[in-house]
Amino acid sequence: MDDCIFCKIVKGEIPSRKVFENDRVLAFHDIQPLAPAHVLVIPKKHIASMNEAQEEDAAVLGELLLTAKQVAGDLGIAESGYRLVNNVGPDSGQLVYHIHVHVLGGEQLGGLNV
Ligand code: DGP
Repeated sequence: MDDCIFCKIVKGEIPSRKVFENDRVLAFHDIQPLAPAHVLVIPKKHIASMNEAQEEDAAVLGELLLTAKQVAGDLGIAESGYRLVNNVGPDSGQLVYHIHVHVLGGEQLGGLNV
C-alpha cells in the first residue's frame, strides 16, 4: 500500500526504532508512547485491520502474538505484566490502518480493565 505509514516503515522509507524483525513481522517503538514500554508489532504484509484479516492470515496473526510475548520478555516486562491491544475501526480509535498489536507495560496500567 503506497500511502500506508507502516508499509513505509517496513520498506525503510520511514525510520523506526526496531526491536525485532524477521521475514514476516516487524516490531518497533511507538512514536507516541503511552507507557514506559510501548512497542508495535506488525505483519510485513499489509492487512488494514482485523476486519480485513482472512483465513490465510492465521499463521501471521499468531506470529504477531508470539512476537509480542518475545518483545515483552526482551523489554523486561514479562514478569511484571503487560497489555496487548489491537484497535479495530473508528470506535476503537484505530489511527493507522495496517494491523498492529500494541505491547504496553513498564508501569501499573490504567484505563479499561476488561
Ligand atoms: P492505533 O490507534 O491503534 O492505530 O495506533 C497507531 C499507533 O501508531 C499510535 O500509537 C502512534 C503510532 N504511530 C503513528 N505513526 C507512527 C510512525 O511514523 N512511527 C512510529 N514508530 N509510530 C507511529
